[in-house]
Amino acid sequence: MQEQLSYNLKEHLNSDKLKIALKVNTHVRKKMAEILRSEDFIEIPPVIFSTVTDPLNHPVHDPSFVYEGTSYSLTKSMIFHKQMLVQSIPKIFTFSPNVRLETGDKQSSGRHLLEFTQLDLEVKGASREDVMRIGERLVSETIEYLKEIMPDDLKKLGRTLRTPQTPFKVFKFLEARDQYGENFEQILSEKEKDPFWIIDIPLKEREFYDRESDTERGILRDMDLMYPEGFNEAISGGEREFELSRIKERIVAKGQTFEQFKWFLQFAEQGLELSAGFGIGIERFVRYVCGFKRIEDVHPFPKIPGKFSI
Ligand code: ASN
Repeated sequence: MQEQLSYNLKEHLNSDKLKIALKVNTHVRKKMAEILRSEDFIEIPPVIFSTVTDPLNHPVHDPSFVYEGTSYSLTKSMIFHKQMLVQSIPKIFTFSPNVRLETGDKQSSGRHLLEFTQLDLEVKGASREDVMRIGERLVSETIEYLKEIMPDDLKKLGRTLRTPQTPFKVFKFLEARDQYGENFEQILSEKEKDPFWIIDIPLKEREFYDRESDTERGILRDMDLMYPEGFNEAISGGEREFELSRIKERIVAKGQTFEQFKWFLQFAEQGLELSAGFGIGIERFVRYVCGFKRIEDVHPFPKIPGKFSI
Protein backbone atom coordinates (compact mmCIF):
# COMPACT_ATOMS: atom_id res chain seq x y z
CA MET A 1 0.00 0.00 0.00
CA GLN A 2 1.31 3.44 -0.92
CA GLU A 3 1.95 5.71 2.04
CA GLN A 4 -0.09 8.54 0.64
CA LEU A 5 -3.44 10.01 1.63
CA SER A 6 -6.12 10.06 -1.06
CA TYR A 7 -7.17 13.57 0.03
CA ASN A 8 -5.58 16.84 1.07
CA LEU A 9 -5.40 16.71 4.88
CA LYS A 10 -5.27 20.47 5.42
CA GLU A 11 -8.30 21.04 3.14
CA HIS A 12 -10.19 18.18 4.80
CA LEU A 13 -9.55 19.46 8.33
CA ASN A 14 -10.60 22.94 7.27
CA SER A 15 -13.74 21.95 5.35
CA ASP A 16 -17.19 23.21 6.32
CA LYS A 17 -18.51 19.68 5.90
CA LEU A 18 -16.17 18.29 8.58
CA LYS A 19 -16.77 21.22 10.93
CA ILE A 20 -20.53 20.77 10.76
CA ALA A 21 -20.20 16.98 11.12
CA LEU A 22 -18.11 17.36 14.27
CA LYS A 23 -20.65 19.80 15.68
CA VAL A 24 -23.40 17.25 14.97
CA ASN A 25 -21.22 14.58 16.62
CA THR A 26 -20.83 16.73 19.75
CA HIS A 27 -24.58 17.25 20.08
CA VAL A 28 -25.47 13.64 19.24
CA ARG A 29 -23.28 12.40 22.10
CA LYS A 30 -24.71 14.99 24.47
CA LYS A 31 -28.35 14.36 23.59
CA MET A 32 -28.18 10.56 23.53
CA ALA A 33 -26.30 10.42 26.84
CA GLU A 34 -28.83 12.84 28.35
CA ILE A 35 -31.75 10.64 27.28
CA LEU A 36 -30.09 7.56 28.77
CA ARG A 37 -29.18 9.32 32.01
CA SER A 38 -32.79 10.46 32.35
CA GLU A 39 -33.73 6.74 32.15
CA ASP A 40 -31.29 5.90 34.99
CA PHE A 41 -28.58 4.38 32.80
CA ILE A 42 -25.06 4.38 34.25
CA GLU A 43 -22.19 5.35 31.95
CA ILE A 44 -19.32 2.86 32.11
CA PRO A 45 -15.73 3.30 30.86
CA PRO A 46 -14.84 1.75 27.49
CA VAL A 47 -12.67 -1.35 27.20
CA ILE A 48 -9.93 -0.75 24.61
CA PHE A 49 -8.31 -4.20 24.67
CA SER A 50 -9.12 -7.51 26.28
CA THR A 51 -8.46 -11.25 26.28
CA VAL A 52 -12.02 -11.66 24.97
CA THR A 53 -13.85 -9.69 22.31
CA ASP A 54 -16.69 -10.02 19.83
CA PRO A 55 -15.96 -12.80 17.27
CA LEU A 56 -18.21 -11.00 14.72
CA ASN A 57 -19.91 -12.97 11.97
CA HIS A 58 -17.74 -11.84 9.08
CA PRO A 59 -13.99 -12.08 8.45
CA VAL A 60 -11.78 -9.21 9.64
CA HIS A 61 -8.06 -9.02 10.33
CA ASP A 62 -7.38 -9.47 14.04
CA PRO A 63 -5.29 -6.81 15.74
CA SER A 64 -3.82 -8.56 18.77
CA PHE A 65 -0.61 -8.29 20.78
CA VAL A 66 1.13 -10.11 23.59
CA TYR A 67 1.74 -8.31 26.86
CA GLU A 68 3.71 -10.08 29.60
CA GLY A 69 2.85 -13.46 28.11
CA THR A 70 -0.89 -12.87 27.63
CA SER A 71 -2.49 -12.31 24.23
CA TYR A 72 -4.95 -9.41 23.97
CA SER A 73 -7.18 -8.21 21.12
CA LEU A 74 -8.35 -4.69 20.42
CA THR A 75 -12.06 -4.40 21.12
CA LYS A 76 -14.37 -5.23 18.21
CA SER A 77 -17.36 -4.68 20.48
CA MET A 78 -17.89 -4.73 24.24
CA ILE A 79 -20.65 -7.32 24.03
CA PHE A 80 -19.22 -9.68 26.68
CA HIS A 81 -18.20 -6.93 29.07
CA LYS A 82 -21.69 -5.47 28.81
CA GLN A 83 -23.34 -8.82 29.44
CA MET A 84 -21.17 -9.48 32.51
CA LEU A 85 -21.51 -6.02 34.07
CA VAL A 86 -25.25 -5.68 33.45
CA GLN A 87 -25.78 -8.60 35.86
CA SER A 88 -24.83 -6.16 38.67
CA ILE A 89 -25.79 -2.77 37.19
CA PRO A 90 -29.09 -3.19 35.36
CA LYS A 91 -28.85 -0.31 32.84
CA ILE A 92 -25.48 0.58 31.34
CA PHE A 93 -24.10 2.48 28.37
CA THR A 94 -20.74 3.51 27.01
CA PHE A 95 -19.24 5.32 24.04
CA SER A 96 -17.09 2.42 22.94
CA PRO A 97 -14.20 2.82 20.48
CA ASN A 98 -14.01 -0.29 18.30
CA VAL A 99 -11.34 -1.48 15.88
CA ARG A 100 -12.49 -3.72 13.05
CA LEU A 101 -9.88 -4.23 10.35
CA GLU A 102 -12.38 -4.84 7.55
CA THR A 103 -11.25 -6.26 4.21
CA GLY A 104 -10.52 -3.91 1.29
CA ASP A 105 -13.73 -4.83 -0.59
CA LYS A 106 -15.60 -2.58 1.87
CA GLN A 107 -13.58 0.46 0.69
CA SER A 108 -16.39 2.10 -1.27
CA SER A 109 -19.33 1.18 0.97
CA GLY A 110 -19.44 4.74 2.32
CA ARG A 111 -20.13 3.40 5.82
CA HIS A 112 -17.10 1.42 7.02
CA LEU A 113 -14.42 2.90 9.25
CA LEU A 114 -11.69 0.65 10.68
CA GLU A 115 -11.85 2.67 13.88
CA PHE A 116 -15.22 3.97 15.02
CA THR A 117 -17.34 4.60 18.11
CA GLN A 118 -20.59 2.92 18.99
CA LEU A 119 -22.92 3.98 21.74
CA ASP A 120 -23.35 0.56 23.27
CA LEU A 121 -26.03 -0.19 25.88
CA GLU A 122 -27.43 -3.14 27.78
CA VAL A 123 -30.47 -3.65 30.03
CA LYS A 124 -30.95 -6.52 32.48
CA GLY A 125 -34.25 -8.41 32.21
CA ALA A 126 -35.23 -6.52 29.05
CA SER A 127 -36.84 -7.99 25.96
CA ARG A 128 -35.89 -7.12 22.40
CA GLU A 129 -39.00 -4.95 22.16
CA ASP A 130 -38.02 -3.00 25.30
CA VAL A 131 -34.67 -2.00 23.81
CA MET A 132 -36.24 -1.28 20.40
CA ARG A 133 -38.31 1.43 22.13
CA ILE A 134 -35.08 2.92 23.57
CA GLY A 135 -33.45 2.90 20.13
CA GLU A 136 -36.45 4.68 18.61
CA ARG A 137 -36.32 7.35 21.30
CA LEU A 138 -32.60 7.93 20.81
CA VAL A 139 -32.95 8.30 17.04
CA SER A 140 -36.11 10.37 16.78
CA GLU A 141 -35.51 12.70 19.75
CA THR A 142 -31.92 13.35 18.70
CA ILE A 143 -32.95 14.18 15.13
CA GLU A 144 -35.63 16.54 16.43
CA TYR A 145 -33.10 18.19 18.76
CA LEU A 146 -30.52 18.69 15.99
CA LYS A 147 -33.14 20.25 13.73
CA GLU A 148 -33.98 22.68 16.51
CA ILE A 149 -30.46 23.70 17.48
CA MET A 150 -28.61 23.73 14.17
CA PRO A 151 -31.07 24.56 11.37
CA ASP A 152 -28.59 26.86 9.58
CA ASP A 153 -25.88 24.20 9.48
CA LEU A 154 -28.27 21.60 8.09
CA LYS A 155 -29.46 24.13 5.51
CA LYS A 156 -25.85 24.81 4.50
CA LEU A 157 -25.51 21.08 3.79
CA GLY A 158 -28.80 21.14 1.85
CA ARG A 159 -30.15 18.55 4.27
CA THR A 160 -33.86 18.24 5.00
CA LEU A 161 -34.53 15.67 7.71
CA ARG A 162 -37.83 14.14 8.71
CA THR A 163 -38.32 13.43 12.40
CA PRO A 164 -39.43 9.79 12.36
CA GLN A 165 -42.64 8.87 14.16
CA THR A 166 -42.44 6.04 16.68
CA PRO A 167 -42.85 3.08 16.76
CA PHE A 168 -40.85 2.43 13.58
CA LYS A 169 -41.96 0.00 10.87
CA VAL A 170 -40.84 -3.62 11.33
CA PHE A 171 -39.85 -6.15 8.66
CA LYS A 172 -39.09 -9.80 9.32
CA PHE A 173 -35.73 -10.86 7.86
CA LEU A 174 -36.92 -13.98 5.98
CA GLU A 175 -40.10 -12.38 4.62
CA ALA A 176 -38.14 -9.34 3.37
CA ARG A 177 -35.50 -11.56 1.77
CA ASP A 178 -38.17 -13.67 0.02
CA GLN A 179 -39.77 -10.53 -1.35
CA TYR A 180 -36.71 -8.50 -2.38
CA GLY A 181 -33.90 -11.05 -2.76
CA GLU A 182 -30.41 -11.22 -1.22
CA ASN A 183 -29.87 -7.45 -1.42
CA PHE A 184 -33.12 -6.74 0.47
CA GLU A 185 -31.53 -4.54 3.14
CA GLN A 186 -30.13 -2.03 0.68
CA ILE A 187 -33.29 -2.17 -1.48
CA LEU A 188 -35.53 -1.47 1.52
CA SER A 189 -33.15 1.20 2.81
CA GLU A 190 -33.46 3.03 -0.52
CA LYS A 191 -37.23 2.57 -0.67
CA GLU A 192 -38.22 3.60 2.86
CA LYS A 193 -38.66 7.20 3.98
CA ASP A 194 -38.01 6.65 7.70
CA PRO A 195 -35.79 4.38 9.80
CA PHE A 196 -37.15 0.81 10.09
CA TRP A 197 -36.37 -2.43 11.92
CA ILE A 198 -35.38 -5.82 10.57
CA ILE A 199 -36.10 -8.52 13.17
CA ASP A 200 -35.98 -12.31 13.52
CA ILE A 201 -32.60 -12.82 11.92
CA PRO A 202 -31.66 -16.45 11.14
CA LEU A 203 -29.12 -18.06 13.42
CA LYS A 204 -26.36 -18.50 10.86
CA GLU A 205 -26.36 -14.79 10.03
CA ARG A 206 -25.27 -13.73 13.52
CA GLU A 207 -22.98 -14.49 16.44
CA PHE A 208 -23.39 -17.20 19.12
CA TYR A 209 -24.39 -14.71 21.81
CA ASP A 210 -27.69 -13.69 20.15
CA ARG A 211 -30.56 -15.51 21.84
CA GLU A 212 -32.42 -18.12 19.83
CA SER A 213 -36.21 -17.93 20.02
CA ASP A 214 -37.82 -20.57 22.26
CA THR A 215 -40.77 -20.92 19.89
CA GLU A 216 -39.10 -20.59 16.47
CA ARG A 217 -35.90 -22.60 16.42
CA GLY A 218 -33.19 -21.21 14.17
CA ILE A 219 -34.55 -17.66 14.52
CA LEU A 220 -32.87 -15.11 16.78
CA ARG A 221 -34.49 -12.59 19.13
CA ASP A 222 -32.44 -9.81 17.62
CA MET A 223 -32.82 -6.80 15.36
CA ASP A 224 -31.11 -4.25 13.15
CA LEU A 225 -32.27 -0.70 12.69
CA MET A 226 -31.86 0.58 9.14
CA TYR A 227 -31.69 4.16 7.91
CA PRO A 228 -33.78 5.21 4.90
CA GLU A 229 -32.44 6.90 1.72
CA GLY A 230 -29.91 4.08 1.18
CA PHE A 231 -27.90 4.87 4.33
CA ASN A 232 -28.22 1.25 5.49
CA GLU A 233 -27.42 -0.10 8.99
CA ALA A 234 -27.82 2.06 12.09
CA ILE A 235 -28.22 -0.28 15.07
CA SER A 236 -27.49 -3.92 15.73
CA GLY A 237 -28.52 -5.80 18.85
CA GLY A 238 -30.99 -8.09 20.54
CA GLU A 239 -31.56 -10.43 23.46
CA ARG A 240 -28.56 -12.43 24.66
CA GLU A 241 -28.12 -16.14 25.12
CA PHE A 242 -27.79 -16.56 28.91
CA GLU A 243 -28.07 -20.33 29.50
CA LEU A 244 -24.63 -21.90 29.67
CA SER A 245 -25.59 -25.09 27.80
CA ARG A 246 -27.03 -23.07 24.91
CA ILE A 247 -24.02 -20.73 24.83
CA LYS A 248 -21.69 -23.73 24.59
CA GLU A 249 -23.75 -25.44 21.88
CA ARG A 250 -23.73 -22.28 19.81
CA ILE A 251 -19.95 -21.81 20.17
CA VAL A 252 -19.41 -25.38 18.95
CA ALA A 253 -21.87 -24.92 16.07
CA LYS A 254 -19.90 -21.84 14.95
CA GLY A 255 -16.67 -23.87 14.92
CA GLN A 256 -15.24 -21.62 17.67
CA THR A 257 -13.43 -22.79 20.80
CA PHE A 258 -14.21 -22.48 24.53
CA GLU A 259 -10.61 -21.35 24.98
CA GLN A 260 -11.35 -18.19 22.92
CA PHE A 261 -14.08 -17.16 25.35
CA LYS A 262 -12.58 -18.64 28.52
CA TRP A 263 -13.11 -15.62 30.78
CA PHE A 264 -16.64 -15.07 29.62
CA LEU A 265 -17.53 -18.76 30.03
CA GLN A 266 -16.07 -18.85 33.54
CA PHE A 267 -18.30 -15.93 34.42
CA ALA A 268 -21.32 -17.53 32.73
CA GLU A 269 -20.81 -20.70 34.77
CA GLN A 270 -21.81 -18.69 37.84
CA GLY A 271 -25.14 -17.91 36.20
CA LEU A 272 -26.38 -15.20 33.86
CA GLU A 273 -29.80 -13.59 33.62
CA LEU A 274 -31.50 -12.43 30.45
CA SER A 275 -30.46 -9.06 29.09
CA ALA A 276 -30.89 -7.19 25.83
CA GLY A 277 -29.05 -4.30 24.27
CA PHE A 278 -27.63 -2.81 21.13
CA GLY A 279 -25.00 -0.55 19.66
CA ILE A 280 -25.61 2.51 17.51
CA GLY A 281 -22.69 3.68 15.37
CA ILE A 282 -22.02 7.33 16.10
CA GLU A 283 -20.23 8.16 12.83
CA ARG A 284 -22.98 6.45 10.82
CA PHE A 285 -25.63 8.44 12.65
CA VAL A 286 -23.74 11.67 11.95
CA ARG A 287 -23.34 10.68 8.29
CA TYR A 288 -27.10 10.10 8.01
CA VAL A 289 -27.94 13.40 9.72
CA CYS A 290 -25.54 15.29 7.42
CA GLY A 291 -26.66 13.34 4.35
CA PHE A 292 -23.09 12.52 3.28
CA LYS A 293 -22.32 9.79 0.77
CA ARG A 294 -18.96 9.02 2.32
CA ILE A 295 -18.31 8.29 6.00
CA GLU A 296 -14.80 9.78 5.72
CA ASP A 297 -16.42 13.24 5.60
CA VAL A 298 -17.55 12.95 9.24
CA HIS A 299 -14.15 12.00 10.74
CA PRO A 300 -11.04 14.20 10.96
CA PHE A 301 -8.71 11.19 10.62
CA PRO A 302 -10.80 8.55 8.83
CA LYS A 303 -9.44 5.04 8.44
CA ILE A 304 -11.05 3.45 5.39
CA PRO A 305 -10.70 -0.27 4.52
CA GLY A 306 -7.81 -0.94 2.15
CA LYS A 307 -6.56 2.66 2.21
CA PHE A 308 -3.53 4.27 3.81
CA SER A 309 -4.36 6.46 6.77
CA ILE A 310 -2.32 8.46 9.26
N1 ASN B 1 -23.03 -3.71 20.01
C1 ASN B 1 -23.70 -4.82 19.42
C2 ASN B 1 -24.74 -5.36 20.37
O1 ASN B 1 -24.86 -4.87 21.47
C3 ASN B 1 -22.77 -5.91 19.01
C4 ASN B 1 -21.84 -5.53 17.89
O2 ASN B 1 -21.45 -4.40 17.73
N2 ASN B 1 -21.41 -6.50 17.09
O3 ASN B 1 -25.43 -6.29 20.02
